[in-house]
Amino acid sequence: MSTFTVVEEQGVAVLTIDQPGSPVNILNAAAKAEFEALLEQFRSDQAVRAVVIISGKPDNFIAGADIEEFVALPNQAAAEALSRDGQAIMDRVADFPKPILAAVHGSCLGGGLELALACHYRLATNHPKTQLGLPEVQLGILPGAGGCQRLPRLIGVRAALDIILAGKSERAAKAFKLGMVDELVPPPLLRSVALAAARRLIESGVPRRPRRGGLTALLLDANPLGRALVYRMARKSVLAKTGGHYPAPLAALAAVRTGLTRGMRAGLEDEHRRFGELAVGPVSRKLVQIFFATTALKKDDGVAPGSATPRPVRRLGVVGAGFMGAGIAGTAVAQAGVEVRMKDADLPRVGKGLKAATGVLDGRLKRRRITRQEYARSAALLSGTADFSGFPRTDLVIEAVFEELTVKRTVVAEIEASVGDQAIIATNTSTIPITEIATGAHHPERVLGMHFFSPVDRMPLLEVIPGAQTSPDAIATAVQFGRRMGKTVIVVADRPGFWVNRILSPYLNEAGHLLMEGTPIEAIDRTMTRFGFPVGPIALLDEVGLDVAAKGGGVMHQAFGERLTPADAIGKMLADNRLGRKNGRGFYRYEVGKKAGVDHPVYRLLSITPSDRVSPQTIEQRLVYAMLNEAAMAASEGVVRSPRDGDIGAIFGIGFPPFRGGPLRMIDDLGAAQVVSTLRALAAEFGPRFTPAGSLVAMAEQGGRFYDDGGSR
Ligand code: 3H9
Repeated sequence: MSTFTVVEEQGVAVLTIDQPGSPVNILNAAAKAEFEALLEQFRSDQAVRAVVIISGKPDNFIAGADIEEFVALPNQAAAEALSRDGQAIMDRVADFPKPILAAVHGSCLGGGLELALACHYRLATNHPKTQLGLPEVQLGILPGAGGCQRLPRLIGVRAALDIILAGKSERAAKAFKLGMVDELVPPPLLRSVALAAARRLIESGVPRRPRRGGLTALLLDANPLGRALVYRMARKSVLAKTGGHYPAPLAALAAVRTGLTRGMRAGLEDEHRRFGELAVGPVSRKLVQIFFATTALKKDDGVAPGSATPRPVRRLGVVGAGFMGAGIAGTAVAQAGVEVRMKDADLPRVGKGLKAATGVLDGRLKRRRITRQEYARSAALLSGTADFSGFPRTDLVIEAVFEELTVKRTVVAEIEASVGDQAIIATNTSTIPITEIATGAHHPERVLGMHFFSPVDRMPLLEVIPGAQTSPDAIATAVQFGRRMGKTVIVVADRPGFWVNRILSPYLNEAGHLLMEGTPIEAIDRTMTRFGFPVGPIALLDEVGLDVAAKGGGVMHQAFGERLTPADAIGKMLADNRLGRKNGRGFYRYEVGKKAGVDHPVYRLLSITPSDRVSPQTIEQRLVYAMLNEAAMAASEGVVRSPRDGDIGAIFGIGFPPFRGGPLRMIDDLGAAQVVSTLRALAAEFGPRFTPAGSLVAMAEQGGRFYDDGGSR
């Protein structure tokens, strides 16, 4: 079956791309061959005077080159050839003797945008689903079909690098402002306006595009000295963000530079050579695995396929208008577009919560992620109550009250008394077993846990936790709603700490032990940011809040005994009224809310004399292996449903370095036998908390792995 259909209208060939059997259009080998043949046909067909490329998919123009195809590439030469072929097709489009226009609605990404950039004119619908971007670096590669060359030529080097180096997508309005798009169109008019534009181009040729950006652009984009400065700054910023762990942005920067310094041909050559290197490299492999894992999770409701009927959620209730409750409410209106009713004990608290929930929208408006109209529409979905009025109409209620079993049980009973007989009740907790909260509920089958991470609107992960009696329908409803809130959702077992806090716990404890032995705070944090975490463990404790960490640590200690004994650093800190960032007093100093250096009096408080006695290698090993061991143990207990969920949870929940693929993937890469022998050595030196998990020992003995894909995907 073909991907393209052609209709000729008054000299314009309208080429509709609609890949059969696929939710999105992908430039795979078959589609490319068909496209090239059509181009040749249009070239010789005198009746065709212009071409409009448009998509037949509801919300996708083209999702880019076929990721499945490039992961299957056997070697660097094949990857290079793929890029060279992609470039050749785009060149053919750019050099085509008749005008070719791209009429874009929906996501236009990677190779899809590279095709649009090669076209002579671009129209895009002014619709939130229309996003134009080059996400390649997020897959560990670079735009390899001419994107590193055409985008900077079109919109200037600074704006292009901003998109390419971060793998960013822009909404149509922003893309228009930047000059990536020539015309913005309401969705129903896309085709007719594109046809009109085609006829205009037939008559008067492609219009000249004015140079944008005034004097600054002239100084920085349009002259070699200015550009040299831009490259230097960009390189510095990439290195600061990636710690040098991700080669793709630097390679993309080099390919852009080559093209602008030595011309298009040299640029394209550099681009495909570097694409070849990256596409078969280890970092790209890991990032692509993460892409496939998150894509698979989008379709996984956390229950056996076909076993549940998720309930549509039109109205959400949120009980507890504090920081978490407001974050949940704000994110729900902004992302899911549902009505949200917030409840707290009295109206002043409700008012404060509503204001904080609107803060989520304020942030999005400020960052131009939403328009004023969208802001107004979302804000109008929020309302509050001090007496559960409106709750009978809710489909799902999330409680986010104080982390106390008896309080939570009372709140669940109150919610049950106020909602309809189908509503699902979720409890947002990080430490209390769901089954215990559900005890005493009239309908425990409709009660479950939804563990959001703070701040809710920024953190990408959600853990959904079924209690012992939760029904599959309730699980699937919570998972689907979590996804509508923009979260990556994993379903985890009702065990202390669930997944994320379980594997975080020994890691944070170990950081405490290292500190109490005199390892400087900076040395611990620096080692782990060099390993690839976004923040070090001590800084993370400050972020989480030392009171929260102490409570969580206590729960884990009680549940798992000696292995998870917290260091006594936190108790001493709390006794000195140090709660972390939230009260501006933690392991670090905070000046006007901003983290400054280590707060040195902390060492005296903890009776420590800092010394560099412990090497960075040992710091790293103790911290990382504590986490790997716990992850293996928790996985064998069934805390996560698959290694995929465990790794995605670690990456999205605590920022485990994506280029390492997650703790379970890392064990596979190191080999269970090596992990066991290192843990044994650590146990001999530092104590039995490092004793390797039984499952890991068994895996080592049997040569087993967590994944059966051999690390290839
Ligand atoms: C590139 O373009 C390189 C070039 O520069 C140079 C080359 C020489 N390939 O996410 P969804 C599948 S690199 C293969 O659930 P949504 C996806 O796996 C590419 N498959 O839908 C899933 O499959 P299945 C740069 C792809 O509506 C199905 O489509 N492009 C690709 O939530 C539905 O996907 C990107 O990185 C692909 N390129 O989101 C964009 N794209 O049904 C990656 C999608 O079997 N894609 N699939 O599980 C996306 O970001 C999202 O899929 C998109 C739609 C936003 C498009």
